[in-house]
Parts: sequence; C-alpha cells; structure tokens
Amino acid sequence: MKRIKLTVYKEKAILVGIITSKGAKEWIGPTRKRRRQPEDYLEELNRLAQTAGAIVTEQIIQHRTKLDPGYCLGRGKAEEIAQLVKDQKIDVIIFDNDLSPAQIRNLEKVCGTKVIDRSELILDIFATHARSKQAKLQVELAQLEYTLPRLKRLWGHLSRIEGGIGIGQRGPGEKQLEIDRRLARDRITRLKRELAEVTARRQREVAARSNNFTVALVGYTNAGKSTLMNTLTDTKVYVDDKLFSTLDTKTHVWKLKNGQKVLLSDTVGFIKNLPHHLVSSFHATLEEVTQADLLIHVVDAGLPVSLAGRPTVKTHVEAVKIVLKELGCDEKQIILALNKVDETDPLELTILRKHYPDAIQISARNKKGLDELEKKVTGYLAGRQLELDLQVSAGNGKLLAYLADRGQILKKVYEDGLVRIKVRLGPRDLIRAQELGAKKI
Ligand SMILES: Nc1nc2c(ncn2[C@@H]2O[C@H](COP(=O)(O)OP(=O)(O)OP(=O)(O)O)[C@@H](O)[C@H]2O)c(=O)[nH]1
Ligand SMILES: [Mg+2]
Repeated sequence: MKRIKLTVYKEKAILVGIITSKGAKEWIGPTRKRRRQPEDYLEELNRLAQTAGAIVTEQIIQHRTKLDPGYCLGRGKAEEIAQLVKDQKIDVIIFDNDLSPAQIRNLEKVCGTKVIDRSELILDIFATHARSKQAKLQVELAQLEYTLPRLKRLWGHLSRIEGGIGIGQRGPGEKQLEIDRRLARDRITRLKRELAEVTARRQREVAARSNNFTVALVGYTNAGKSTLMNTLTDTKVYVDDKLFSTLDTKTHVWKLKNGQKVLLSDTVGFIKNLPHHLVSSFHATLEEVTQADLLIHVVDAGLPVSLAGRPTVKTHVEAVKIVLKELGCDEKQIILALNKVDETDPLELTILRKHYPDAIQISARNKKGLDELEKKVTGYLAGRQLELDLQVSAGNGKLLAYLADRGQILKKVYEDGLVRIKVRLGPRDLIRAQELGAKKI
C-alpha cells in the first residue's frame, strides 16, 4: 500500500451528528450532573478526528424525525454549515452517521468542501497506523471495498482537492484517482488472494501453538490491552492514548506464578459500529482470538458507568460483545477485567461492582489486581487439566523437561531408575507426553 503524506498541515474539521427520534430517546435520558452538550454525543467522533490529525472547530447536532435521503440533515442546515466552511476555512466535514455516495456528493456541492463519514474516518486511521505487511493489506482491501462504489466521487475531486483525511491519499491513494473500477476490482481480487495466503500461514502458526493454553486480550480501543500485555509479559508493545494504536496481533509468553506458561495475545481494539469491511478484512489478525482457550475482555472503567449519549462502560462492553459474536467467539470463556481503576471514582467502582459482580478490577499501569486476574486464569487452566500419576524413565530428560514446562508438578518420587510423578496436565499435553514415553499408572 502506498502512503503519500502530502503535508503536515492539520486539517480544520466540523463534526456533525444527526439524532433521529430513536437515537434521541437514548440521548435525552435522565442526566445526572448537567445538561448534555453536543460534545457529549460527538465525544467519540471527536477522539477519532483528533487521532486522524484534525483540529475540530465546531460540533453540530441536529434533531430530526428521520434522516434526509438527499443530505442526511436538512437543506437549510447544510447551507448554514456552508457559511461556516467559508468563514472558518474548513477543510473537512465529518458526519457521525453513515452517508450514501449520493448524500456525500450533494453535501459537497452545497458546502464546497470535502465531506466524509465515520467509517471513512476510521479507515483513514487504520491506514495511518498500519505497519506490518498484513495490516497494510487488510486496510487496503477494506478501503478499496469501501471506496469502490464511490470512485466516481473521487474522480470528481481531482480538480479541487489535493489531499488529507479521508480521500484515500494515505491508503491506496492517488492510484484510486487514476484507475477505473475494473482495475480496482482486479486489485481487490489480488489482495484477497494474498490475504488468503497470509491467513493460511497464520492458521498454521496458531495450530502449531495449539498444545499451549492460549489467552487473548480483547476489548474496546484504548481500554489498556497493550499496557496489560506489557505488564504481564514484561514486553514493550506500543502503547498510546490514541484510538487504534495496535493493529497487529502480538503473542508473548506469560509465566504464571505456579511455574506454568501460557501464551498471551494482544489484539486490535474494537469500536461500536465498526465498518463491516474492516471486520471481514481483519479476520486474519483476529485468528488468535478465534482460536484462544480463554479471553480477557479489558474495559476502561474510567468511563461513566451509564450516561445516555456518551461512551460508557456499558456501551463499550456491549459493543465488544457484538464484535465477538460476529467472530463466533461469544461462547468462549471470558474474564471481564475493569481496567484503569486508579483513575476511577470510588463511587463509580462500587456501582461497577454491582453491575459486573464477576469482573476483576485492575490497573494495568499501577499493577493492581493482577494477582487476582492471574488466579482466575490459573483456575480456568486447572479446570481444563487432569490430575495424573505418570511413570517416567529417570533418564528421559526431554520428557521430564516437557512435564515441568507444560504441567504443574505436584509430587515426584525417584525409584529404581524410574520417576513417579503426580502432575496436573491438559489433555493435549498428556498425548504428547505419552508419545515421549510417559506411562499412566
Ligand atoms: N490511568 C491508567 N491509564 C492506563 C491504564 N492502562 C492503560 N492506560 C492508558 O490508556 C491508554 C491506552 O492504553 P493502550 O494499552 O495503548 O490501550 P489499547 O487497549 O492497547 O488500545 P488500542 O491498541 O489503541 O486499541 C494509554 O495512554 C495508557 O497509558 C491504567 O491501568 N490506568
Ligand atoms: Mg493496543
């Protein structure tokens, strides 16, 4: 994927959200401390825009009974925005709602500047953050599939717009402006083929690790998954207070206090209404999640517990559950870890304890609650393990090392060149141990 960064100039953006009667019910729910402001409703879009490098100058909310098919919002409001664009020299208008190619075309005509929607903004962030070959392939595929029906619009831009957020210069880039739909389709076919190869390779890698107990960290973007990974495995994967810092799955060994080792994977964060092209193109990256024996769902507990219209613990938990379901992982064993408790109001913590009685409260940054988390993981591991009495030849160093590595040795007795071992071991490890010469007694 070619990335052409044309300029370091920060684009000025206006955010727009349209609340229909259905959305309004959610948004105008009982307030606790103050009347809610447009900033509340558009808080996440604002974070996304900043992550993409924009400066947000205005946030506009319009209440409507239903979305306008031509402009999404009312024509009059579009003209008001056009005036703002002129007065403030706005570069981009970002809609929270999904826009059809026709709506984008109409809005751009009236407003005289680039218009993008939330999905396109997220795709742009993914394109900027993609580092590995696989992530780049996945993002390029998602971008092309998103832009294919909109290619005409991009052609139309050629004469006016030079670059920036959401018109593809960071992704497949100018290529899109130069090629026709047929070429884009060919490219999609090629990308899918390459991704199929990557996926097959990944599946082989994951299968090769299948003798190990595997745990995957999942959760909303910015919940603290990578920080937890670093703390538990003493590594240094990239952490940032931005959305979608991690786009690749990384796996490291987590040594438990009882001597056992599990494989821990850090994964790409989720977000509500994740553009569906992204979910499908990121399947290869999420192989570790679908194959994991256990998931740790990390949640940012610093968010309000429930406050209609704003990102909350509840909306994040629910959004993650929806993505897990799409991945076919909703039946897996899941530990809920409420992270960042160092920053959470004690009253909110009490409420959270009531809402999520099985959750563990942790601080990945301050290493709080991690023993309890580990105990829970150990518990799952023990539940999957059998307590066995094995007989091993004392000279079989390879087998003895294997048992020490994979199992939890409870007792060891040496007798006439033999070792009798009481060990806790997973069923798959028992098969391997028997292949290496262990005998059940
Ligand atoms: N106060 C506090 N901040 C934390 C804690 N854990 C993580 N953070 C901060 O939260 C931000 C996001 O952390 P990451 O570990 O990058 O989050 P992530 O879930 O991997 O995010 P993505 O990869 O973007 O999906 C960073 O600024 C971290 O320093 C914690 O326990 N307490
Ligand atoms: Mg991360």
